[in-house]
Amino acid sequence: MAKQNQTLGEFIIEKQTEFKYSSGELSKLINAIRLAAKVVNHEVNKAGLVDILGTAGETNVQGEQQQKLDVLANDAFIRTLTNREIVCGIASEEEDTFVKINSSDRNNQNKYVVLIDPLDGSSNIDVNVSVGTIFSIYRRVTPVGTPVTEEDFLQPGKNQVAAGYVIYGTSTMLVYTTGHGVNGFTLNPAIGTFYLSHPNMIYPDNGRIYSINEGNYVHFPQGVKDYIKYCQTEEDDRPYTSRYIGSLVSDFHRNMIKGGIFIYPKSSKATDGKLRLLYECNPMAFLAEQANAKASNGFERILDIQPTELHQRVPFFCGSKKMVEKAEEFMQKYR
Ligand code: AHM
Ligand code: MG
Repeated sequence: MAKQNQTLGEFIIEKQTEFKYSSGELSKLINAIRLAAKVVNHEVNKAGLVDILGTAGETNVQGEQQQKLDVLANDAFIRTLTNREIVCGIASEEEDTFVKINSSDRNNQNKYVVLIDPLDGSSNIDVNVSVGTIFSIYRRVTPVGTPVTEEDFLQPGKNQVAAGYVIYGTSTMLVYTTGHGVNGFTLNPAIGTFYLSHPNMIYPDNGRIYSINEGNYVHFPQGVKDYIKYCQTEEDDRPYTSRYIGSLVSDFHRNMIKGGIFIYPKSSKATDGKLRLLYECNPMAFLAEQANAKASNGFERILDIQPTELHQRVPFFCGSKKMVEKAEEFMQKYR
């Protein structure tokens, strides 16, 4: 039973011992993410009010360098995590390669690497639609005290120790898991505190919402086309409702609460789909499984995929168990 008015800070301390490597390092790391999320939230809320929507590299009237919000969010997360010296490396969707964090005591003793998509769905900013930050945390596989290598980041999603997202929506929420269920916290902007508002989030087993960019229909594999037709057929509890924001975090969040499936398939134009395995699909898949849902590439579990490159893309089917299983059935027919 959730405690009344429990803050995220209190929750992190309470749960610290639940975690199998409870040195406190992971808690500090999630605290740093909480802080960076508040910084980004502040900036996102100013979008449209101040001269912040310009292209990165431009100079504003004050002669200051303008930054796009996704660049700003990237800097906020990297800076916060770097300054606090709590990770040994960061990989970001916004960076070509991973960042090694040097520690002031020369040998970085930190065990964790973080992968982030600092502002996912950022094309939605200009039209005042919700965007999000996605994060994923692993223990490094190379020895502590040595510089991180790509190997530390190219781990299958099942190795994640924590993952989550921040949704900058009608209210700002931080939703995360450390492998013991999924909990959601809503920001009270007046005092800058996240409160536990959605304890133990669970995807409904089945749902009536399908989320896919149907504009690409002609380019989809036949299995996906057939599944879309299934969703639209009048039978039993169908036709389903179509909802697609084009902002993964928002589409996922809605589907987790209401029940639904999100699909970003491969297409004849994008042979591996669009979404990134490490920054988008793995963290969402970990959250989905922790919330009793399912995530696959149409055939195999997302969390089992061995990544081969940092910016690897993968088809993504994620949501209510029964819906994902039904979509997979259609995919199997054309395997
Ligand atoms: P981004 O990382 O460049 O923001 O792209 C990811 C976003 C997801 O949030 C969303 O699900 C998808 O792109 C939408 O793509 P499309 O416009 O092709 O439907
Ligand atoms: Mg993204």
